[in-house]
Amino acid sequence: SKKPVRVAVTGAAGQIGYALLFRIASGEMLGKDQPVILQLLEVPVEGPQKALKGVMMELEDCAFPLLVGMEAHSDPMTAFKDTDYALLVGSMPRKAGMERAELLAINGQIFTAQGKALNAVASRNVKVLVVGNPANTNAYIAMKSAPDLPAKNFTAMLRLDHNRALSQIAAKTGKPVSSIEKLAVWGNHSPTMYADYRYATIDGASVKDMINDQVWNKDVFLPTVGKRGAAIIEARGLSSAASAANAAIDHMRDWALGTNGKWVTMGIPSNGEYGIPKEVMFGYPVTCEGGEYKIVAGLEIDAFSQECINKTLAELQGEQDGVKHLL
Ligand code: NAX
Repeated sequence: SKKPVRVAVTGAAGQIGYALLFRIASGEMLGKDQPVILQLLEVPVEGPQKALKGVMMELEDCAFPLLVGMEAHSDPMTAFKDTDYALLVGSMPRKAGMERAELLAINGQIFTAQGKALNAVASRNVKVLVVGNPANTNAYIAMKSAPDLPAKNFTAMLRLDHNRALSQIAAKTGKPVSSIEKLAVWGNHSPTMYADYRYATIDGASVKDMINDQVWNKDVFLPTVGKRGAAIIEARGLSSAASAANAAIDHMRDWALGTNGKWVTMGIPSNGEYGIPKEVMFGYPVTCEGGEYKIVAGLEIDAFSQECINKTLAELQGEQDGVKHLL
């Protein structure tokens, strides 16, 4: 049987953590033959630490055959020791009335500390996924704080946007989600993301031709996907959790086990592809194989797409400029 791998999860007592940990432990992320050790991090505060113990009791009570170890931590330097996978879920999302500088300063602190800890103690091949918002910028901070690890090992979650776009296209075309191929989402995990179905196909036929409605694309589809998070909060009174956890599972599974040529979206540090400046943590269409992602190359960017990409890039560069002084 396989050697166990270490999976660190931060914000482990939160909503997303509760929807995520049981699926990792059951083998949905890394395969039904891959034993895992969970290294769970929460803030060093009594309430969350106590809640984390409760979640761990429930994990024990599932008697998952693949869960061969479990630890609770309050310090990233111990939580990330030798970790092969790190899902950084805990963060400080923007609250009503919070100044932008305040938000960036708090997350700057969290993600510089976590990046440094990964740099110091994680496996040299650690695969890092940042879920906590602002996800792209937090991933950028962590990457910049971990100079001894390959930059390509730091990623941000755009997969929820990708999955939301898939389901909107399925509803519009009346075709099953599973039949849609070659969707791309570009940019920041924010309402400015650009979900791009120009290359998408269903059973080989062009989705763009099937829909054939640029007004729907611009005025319905993009705003619906972009504002979906807000719509969930409005309906549920809480932010997306199970769907976010599901997207995190999809992202890590595909990165680790491959996509068989299928396109998926990951936020990854640019190497200049598609004119995005180097190191910007940008959503790109990728395929994965052998534990590595590769950007889908050679896509033509038309005027409307370029305008959308410029907008989401400008937002991201604004965020990243706002944290430069911390790095
Ligand atoms: P919760 O508030 O339920 O849980 C967050 C947990 O993180 C809390 O238990 C808190 O104690 C812990 N935490 C905070 N700072 C920490 C630190 N420095 N180290 C370890 N733990 C820490 O939030 P939840 O609903 O689980 O959402 C978590 C994050 O995901 C938020 O930032 C949220 O904005 C973000 N999201 C990102 C999405 C994406 O697509 N990238 C979508 C869903 C979600 O909104």
